[in-house]
Amino acid sequence: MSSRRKIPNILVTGTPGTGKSTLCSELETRTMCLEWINVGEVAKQNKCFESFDDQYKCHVLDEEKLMDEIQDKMDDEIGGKMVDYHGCDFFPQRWFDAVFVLRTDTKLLHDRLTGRGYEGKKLEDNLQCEIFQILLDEARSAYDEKIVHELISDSPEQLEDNLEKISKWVEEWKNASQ
Ligand code: DAT
Repeated sequence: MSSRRKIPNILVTGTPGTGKSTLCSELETRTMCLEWINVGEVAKQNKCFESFDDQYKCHVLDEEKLMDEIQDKMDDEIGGKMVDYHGCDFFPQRWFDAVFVLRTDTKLLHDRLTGRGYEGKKLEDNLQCEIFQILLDEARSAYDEKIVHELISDSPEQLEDNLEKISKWVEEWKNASQ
């Protein structure tokens, strides 16, 4: 646990389509103490991109520039920052008090991603990423395993469950740090 922060910082990670934005947006509203730092939006607004990947039809994140943009917020003494990204090993460990890894059943993820227009290699690679639990393993090797939590995100009921679990955890952390 950080010795300075009053409110915990959390990282929400997982394969695209597992529900990171949905969870963060709802958590921001419910907890009233977590500010969502939407990495995709911050990167877009500040042009934190290195190049354009023609195969995946997306921008490649300039991780250093992105981290420069959010560093002051992440290191402040208040805390309460919630970051979501489909990657996690480039963020400094000190930024986070908990890492939540969202997981989704392959068939459901397939439907969510095709609904979003993913196809071909981009679709296949993202499904493989989930099948081989790449993000979970990445989180477990980049952070203390004790702060890494796997959350299943297949259904609206599980979303609700996850929101309750995280909200409760945040309150407990705040109480323990007083
Ligand atoms: P991500 O930000 O990880 O790319 P998202 O929040 O945009 O994912 O969610 C992708 C889609 O899945 C979107 O249509 C909302 C839906 N969704 C998210 N979490 C869900 C859940 N637990 N149950 C059912 N649908 C969910």
